[in-house]
Amino acid sequence: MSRIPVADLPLLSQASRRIPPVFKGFIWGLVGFLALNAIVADMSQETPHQYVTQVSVVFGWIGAMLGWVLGTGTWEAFMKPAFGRMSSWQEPSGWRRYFGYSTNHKVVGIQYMVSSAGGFVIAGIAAMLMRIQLMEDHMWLFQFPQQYLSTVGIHGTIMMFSVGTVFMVGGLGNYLIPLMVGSNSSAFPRLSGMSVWLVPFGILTVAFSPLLGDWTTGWRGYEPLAQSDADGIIFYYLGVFALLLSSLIVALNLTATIIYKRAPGLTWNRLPMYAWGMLAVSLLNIIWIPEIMMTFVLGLLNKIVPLPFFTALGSPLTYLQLFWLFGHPEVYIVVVPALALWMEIIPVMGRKTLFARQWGIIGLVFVMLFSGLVWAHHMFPTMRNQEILPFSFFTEMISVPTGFAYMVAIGTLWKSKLQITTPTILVLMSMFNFLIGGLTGLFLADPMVNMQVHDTFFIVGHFHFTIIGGMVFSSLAALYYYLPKFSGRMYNETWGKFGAVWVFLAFNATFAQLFVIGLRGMNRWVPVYPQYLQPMNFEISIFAILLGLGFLFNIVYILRIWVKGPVCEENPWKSKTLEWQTASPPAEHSFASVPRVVSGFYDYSDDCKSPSAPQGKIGIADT
Ligand code: HEM
Ligand SMILES: [Cu+2]
Repeated sequence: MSRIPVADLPLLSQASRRIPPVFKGFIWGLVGFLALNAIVADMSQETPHQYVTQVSVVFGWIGAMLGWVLGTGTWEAFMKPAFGRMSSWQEPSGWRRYFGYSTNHKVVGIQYMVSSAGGFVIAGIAAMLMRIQLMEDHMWLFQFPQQYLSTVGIHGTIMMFSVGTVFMVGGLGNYLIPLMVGSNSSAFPRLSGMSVWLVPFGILTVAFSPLLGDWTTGWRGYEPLAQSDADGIIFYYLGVFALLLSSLIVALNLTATIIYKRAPGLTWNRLPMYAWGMLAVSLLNIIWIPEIMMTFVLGLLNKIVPLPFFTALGSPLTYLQLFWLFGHPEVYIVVVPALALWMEIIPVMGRKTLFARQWGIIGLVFVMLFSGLVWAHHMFPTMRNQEILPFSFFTEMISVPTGFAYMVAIGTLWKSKLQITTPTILVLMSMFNFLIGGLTGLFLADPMVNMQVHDTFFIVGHFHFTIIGGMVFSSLAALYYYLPKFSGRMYNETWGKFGAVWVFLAFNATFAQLFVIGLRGMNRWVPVYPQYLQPMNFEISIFAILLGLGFLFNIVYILRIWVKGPVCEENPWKSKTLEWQTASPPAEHSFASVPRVVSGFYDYSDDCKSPSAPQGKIGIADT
């Protein structure tokens, strides 16, 4: 028998440390699931004995979540020291640090962005499957209608809760906000090091939900309908719960960071627009996420106990009210970051002072305040006439503060020296698409029109214009704009514009037609439809596939530049905001000394003046 020479031991432990912590998380998660599921299944009285019951799978899932989150590094780096024990934790270096727990807000931001992009790809594949099914008027790709409906649900759920809610807030927010406020870390770095791992976990839970059976309620999990679904709905509730928990932690972290971690001189008056946007969104999240999480817990208990909250104890409308009470603000959770980003990019690209900045902030804040007042416009068909009126009114009113943000963008563009770069055209495209989404939304606020087009593809057209048109196009703009910051490398304008124009044309060709086909009578949530709609559906699907390929092109191109694009200068856009006053990519501690802010960031009338003076030593930069 050979023994390991003592001298080699440190190397051995180094080698084991080199295994990315995600593998450990995966094993611990698997063990967690098997252990808790087995214990609970064993306690059940059912004969014949079942290895997976509704209750056991819920506990198994909780075990899996704990195992995964602890295994990815939370145990070593966070829990052990919290229990007063020695931690052997060392953050891995190089690419490995992205595959485990990290307290660095830039690593966490990138982890959020990559997880979210993974969700985008998975949910995008689901979209392609739906569009392929809809190329024909009869069942041909899917065997049963429930499979189509599960796909709709998986697509919508992952898109809303892991892309719409996460990319620009958890991803860009975590990366940018500490930099924007001149701090070297976020307020709760250890918490966000953990919360990011809930995202891939939640996405996979939803994506694998059909393992427990198809569910048919879409991204909204409607009760009491969900009770007649197969058990897949359990994974819907659980997966969304994990995703929402992650977003809630992000919201707490960003709010605290913006309030408490601002550099000296960074008054509310000088706070960058994206930070204002993140503050508004985080407050929305803090108000509404707990509400919807509890609603999902009620739905879950209804399924596994059962506790009939939405039938015997309440009315079937109870769930609708509770869901849309969150569901409408969710739309603004998705859109407010996009509005804020326009106001961030346009002054830089136009070399012009932000127009009517205070009105932009008022717009963001009032959109936030109004968004909780309009939920019932999603359920007009369930209401009496006199109940409808106030909701119709408030829905139309919300376009006023949204309009403020819009006017700030337009006013800044007006007579500016606009540089036509890829981020610029993506922002302009986002503004154009969002305008169409907004205008069709005004139609829907009108009860008469609403009754006509309710649950048709008109609605599908409207919300995709708002969400893809507004939020996804802005996210792409942000990716191109901040690519030099993230990677120190610059994309090629020709290829960037090619990617932007590709998705813009394919997007409009696909989704503008949905308004028409909706008016002609194409219902949503149906894999089978009248024959006269088939040619148009076929054509829409072709454009949808082109759009999917366009997104793929942009993702692959951005990744390629990130890894091996040409190195560029540190502040290629000559922006004045603080995140650009650091190295690109920023060093481990972004600011060597705390910056002192001496003026606002958006005055480009004099191109040379810098708003921040690196202050000698007014204290060691906090970590
Ligand atoms: C290539 C891009 C996309 C295509 C082709 C696409 C296509 C579709 C289709 C065919 C439906 C089902 C309509 C029905 O039968 O009711 C749908 C629903 C939906 N989509 Fe998309 N989609 C895309 C991107 C997105 C994105 C980026 C988001 C959000 C971030 C999104 C959010 C939703 C939501 C929330 C639903 C509703 C699901 C439900 O009713 O439960 N989609 N989409
Ligand atoms: Cu709404």
